[in-house]
Amino acid sequence: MAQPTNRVFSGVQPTGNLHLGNYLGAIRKFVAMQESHECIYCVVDLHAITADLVQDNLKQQTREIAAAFIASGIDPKAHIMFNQSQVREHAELAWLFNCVARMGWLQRMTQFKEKAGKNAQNASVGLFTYPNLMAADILLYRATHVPVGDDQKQHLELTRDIAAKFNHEFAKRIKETGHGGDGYFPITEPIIEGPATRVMSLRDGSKKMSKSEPSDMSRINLTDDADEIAKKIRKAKTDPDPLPDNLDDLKGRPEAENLVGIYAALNEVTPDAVISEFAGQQFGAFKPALADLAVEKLAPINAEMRKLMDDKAHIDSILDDGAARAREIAQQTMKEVRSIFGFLG
Ligand code: AQP
Repeated sequence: MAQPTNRVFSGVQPTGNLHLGNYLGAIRKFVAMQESHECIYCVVDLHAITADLVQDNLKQQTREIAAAFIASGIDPKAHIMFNQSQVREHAELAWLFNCVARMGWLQRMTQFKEKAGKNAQNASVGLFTYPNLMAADILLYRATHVPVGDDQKQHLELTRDIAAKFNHEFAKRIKETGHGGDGYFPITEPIIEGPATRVMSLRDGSKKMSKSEPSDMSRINLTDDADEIAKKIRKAKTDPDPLPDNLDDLKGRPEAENLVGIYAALNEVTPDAVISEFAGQQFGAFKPALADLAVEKLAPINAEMRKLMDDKAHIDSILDDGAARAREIAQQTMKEVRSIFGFLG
């Protein structure tokens, strides 16, 4: 199969509490890339069991991400949208990549260190090899571009290392089997840009906004209603100073910088423009403006998600249809990968 030149793959874990960071850092970019690329978007449910093995409501959480994708503007007919566990080839390629990736590469992954914390000996092997499964997700479709938040940068580098090592180790076989000239897997480009590549917690400007943070006040969930959004922004941690008249003076004020970044991203303007508009104003004036903007942008998504979530059968049929189309590509890739490895059969 010819190597695609403009194929996008990305995913979101169905671990509950889908938040503004996921939306601005990832989902909104997924929507924009549909114009110019062939896109494959995945609810990565196999990843969801790496940190907490037993998920209370995996089916519902999976539907919630799918609903958020559609409500945000992903077109599941023109592109492919599915949940990972329905396409078994993700797990198969991840195993092969367990044999391609080196221990030292994975031992450097900062996200494992953060998520495993002090008790790394008790973390699942799946949490440790998570980046290999992520590489498999992307390379199964030989995706050329991956829109992600800043926290996934290191995992994307590992994906590139795996592709390069595979291409190098099997260079002769790839040519012999007629599956590529300069390599079989692309060296995928991460798309990490814009003002909201790392949205920070509303309670602590040094921590990223996260699904797994116990305090719900730290994040704006896509399922929050207008009152909840306004309350969380009103109570967001800030400092006592007014907003400065230039971006340099925001340095060292992480909470203020974060709120300005969120405003800029939601309004699709630069942080500079936000500073010009609100220079000299106190948070007492800025926060209500931010709350109004957040409600204006998020309320339609929230309403559409609720409508979609009321019809589970419809969401399930969209995911099944996407999985069938994803499987066709995945099966072809695995046929070629098996022949490159030289497996019998
Ligand atoms: N705070 C964030 N700002 C910008 N982008 C973010 N992403 C996550 N948090 C932020 C991006 O959202 C996409 C999906 O993320 P994920 O489901 O793979 O989860 P994650 O990266 O581990 O982060 P979460 O959602 O906060 O979950 P936990 O609490 O488990 O760490 C990715 O593109 C990610 O970069």
